[in-house]
Amino acid sequence: MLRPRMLAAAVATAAASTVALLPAQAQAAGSVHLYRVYYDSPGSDTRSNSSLNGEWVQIKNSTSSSVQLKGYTVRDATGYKFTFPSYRISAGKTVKVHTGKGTQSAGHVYWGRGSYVWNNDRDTVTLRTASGAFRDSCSYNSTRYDSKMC
Ligand SMILES: [Ca+2]
Ligand SMILES: [Ca+2]
Repeated sequence: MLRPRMLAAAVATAAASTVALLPAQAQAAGSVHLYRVYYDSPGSDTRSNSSLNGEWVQIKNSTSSSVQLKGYTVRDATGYKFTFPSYRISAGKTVKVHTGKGTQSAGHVYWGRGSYVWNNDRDTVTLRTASGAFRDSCSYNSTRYDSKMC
């Protein structure tokens, strides 16, 4: 039989190893998160639809299961909001939310705007689930680059 002090030490060791496991488990589970924002569309910002679509936010599903994104939202710092249509993102895949108009396809959905949403100097992207739960945010504040890895 363990003496009380040894028992306490054994319990403390067991507790410590449980705590140590949690972050690793959370990492292995992955998440749906922001991956990259391309905020300064290539070339002059002419507001053409192709230029608007050169501006996008990329979202990655790093979980081991596919996720239905319907109702997920992407917002900028001003509060402009994109709400995902029905779109199932496979495990390990990415999807780009283009600013302009277009037809949804694998890896691409379209906000449908007629003007830019991601400021060229600074902005914040926020990703939330359909129920409004915070998932991720990504900020940038430099005109030296055209995009930011989140
Ligand atoms: Ca540009
Ligand atoms: Ca903005």
